Amino acid sequence: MDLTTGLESSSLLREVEGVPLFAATADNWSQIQNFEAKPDDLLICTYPKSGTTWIQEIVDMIEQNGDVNKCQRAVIQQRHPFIEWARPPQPSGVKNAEAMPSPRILRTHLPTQLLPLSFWKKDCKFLYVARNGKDCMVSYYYFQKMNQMLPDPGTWEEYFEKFTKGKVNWGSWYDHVKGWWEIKERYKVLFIFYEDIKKDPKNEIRKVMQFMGKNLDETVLDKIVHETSFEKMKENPMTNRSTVPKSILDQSISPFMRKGTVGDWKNHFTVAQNEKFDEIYREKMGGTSINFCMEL
Ligand code: PPS
Repeated sequence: MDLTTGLESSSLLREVEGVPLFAATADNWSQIQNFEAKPDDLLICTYPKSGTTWIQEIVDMIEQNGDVNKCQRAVIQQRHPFIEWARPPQPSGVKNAEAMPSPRILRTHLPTQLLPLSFWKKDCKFLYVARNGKDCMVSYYYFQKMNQMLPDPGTWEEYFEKFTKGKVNWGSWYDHVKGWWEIKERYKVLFIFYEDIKKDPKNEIRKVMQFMGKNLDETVLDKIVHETSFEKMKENPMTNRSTVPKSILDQSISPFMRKGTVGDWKNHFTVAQNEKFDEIYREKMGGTSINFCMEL
């Protein structure tokens, strides 16, 4: 453990303004900060494990007017450039975005304070998906176990400490959701919740469609609901990460499409951890009107 940052003594992550990021992203920071957004960009924004892949598939299905074959053109990770992605010699997320014709749909896990300034200046559209922090933590724990590019999460008890202190890739969940929640009235932000998509997918998909300026028939919306269900996406090689080598994502440890439920935290949190999480939540999120659904 590095005593100055509290991060694992590994070269995988490095802090940028106090937020742990992949070291290669930190190395590429000036290119990322100078990214040139365009006024018609739509940026999908999430804290990790909050339903990024799910909303990407929903957005792409809307963009392709419900044409499943068009959504099979590439794996989901490649359809929407990930702006802070850097893993040389692969082209960076910035380069991939620059190569994409407009109107572009891009994605990020960055908190508001680290977002390239041109996104604000160009008044782009932001689609933010938030997931309750307890389920997010459980999902991230299993992801760090199976993702060989991330530090080992340690025991569940150790991971609880790291997550609540924000010592995980992309930093504090609390700061992330709070930051995006607080700017939502000043910019073009559609802020939606993982739990609401789970509860009433058609309603949330319709909101996303309207935000994207599209108008699709009810039958197309029904098709999108069906195609983006957990069961369908778990079987779909273009969304389930089965094409990623085992040396990077070892799905024998935990599948990428793991459970896809609301409330799995109850199978992991002790009573004491639940109380501690709620106490930290009150401290960090006090004064915020945001309201999370913890079970369905
Ligand atoms: S990542 O690595 O940050 O891009 O991960 P992300 O895609 O944000 O989150 C992965 C979790 O989302 C669940 N997921 C879904 N849930 C419900 N329905 C659908 N269609 C769906 N697709 C992905 C996925 O299973 C991960 O959650 P957990 O709780 O681990 O199952």
